[in-house]
Amino acid sequence: MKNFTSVNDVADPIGLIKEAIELKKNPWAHNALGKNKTLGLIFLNPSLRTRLSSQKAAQLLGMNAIVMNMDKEGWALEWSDGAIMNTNKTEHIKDAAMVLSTYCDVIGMRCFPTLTDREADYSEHVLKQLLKYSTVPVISLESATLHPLQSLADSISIFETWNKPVKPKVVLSWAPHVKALPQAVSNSFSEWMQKLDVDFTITHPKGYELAPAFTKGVKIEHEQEKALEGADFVYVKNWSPYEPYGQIPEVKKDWLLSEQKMKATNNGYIMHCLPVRRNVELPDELLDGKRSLIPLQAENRLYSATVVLKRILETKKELQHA
Ligand code: AN0
Ligand code: CP
Repeated sequence: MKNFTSVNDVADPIGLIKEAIELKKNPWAHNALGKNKTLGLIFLNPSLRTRLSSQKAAQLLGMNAIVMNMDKEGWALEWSDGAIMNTNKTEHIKDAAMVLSTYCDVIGMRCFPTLTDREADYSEHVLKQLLKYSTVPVISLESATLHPLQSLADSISIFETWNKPVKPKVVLSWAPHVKALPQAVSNSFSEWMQKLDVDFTITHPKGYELAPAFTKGVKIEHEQEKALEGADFVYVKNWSPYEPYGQIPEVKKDWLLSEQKMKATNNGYIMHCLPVRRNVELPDELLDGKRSLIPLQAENRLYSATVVLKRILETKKELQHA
């Protein structure tokens, strides 16, 4: 694996999930692989899980990690080629990426969408500029439209939990929120679910459609109660619509999940990527209940980051020896 920016960078998503589950049994097994190697992590937005799980993953592989909150501690970056930099942008990504590639063997970046410029966000302009100017592999720590490390952890969690000989029914259920959130977690989850042997449905209010590119061929059910019928896994997530982009149209119906609503499921598990606004997106009763897979998802962020880094380091090694 050269870079990790979406499921499409993975030749064998199921193989990767299984490898992560193996790794989990003996997390320090590969701690010589990253010897004398440096992982650079740059954040343009906040993070708890992604930041710490990536640092810990580096440790598990014997790698050193350096972290920078680029938005707060770095120079203001210019991302457009040919810009005349006479305003508030101090450093061009071309120069910053050259420096980072000199200091680091792998670079991870978190870059949320603007939620105002759909074209720029969906072209992944920021991530693509880093990919263009970095001379070392790049890992997405959540980009404008995708969060593949999260979806890999979610897939690992489903794989580990499900032990029946039939396909599980997985439902991605829109949740209320007080702000406009990115579509990245949902787009990415949809992409990964389409690679697994699951029966996948998305439920959301009318007007909260995701980008067609990520939901093509996926069942969409606008009645939440109907979608929940017989569900084995209910992934709860808020997102703002693709159209009108980044707005939050009023939703009259009650979309907050409850114990009562969960009765329609097949004793379903509850999933959420965190951070969660308690009693806005999900009630305490479900977050703290027995069917919550949320702690497992957070734990599996460690193995999703480790397995991805491991594959990238192995590919680098193969290329060096070729
Ligand atoms: C972000 C999002 O929804 O993309 C990060 C989730 C991992 N969430 C918030 O901004 C609250
Ligand atoms: N789930 C997730 O990516 O969390 P952070 O934003 O805290 O990294």
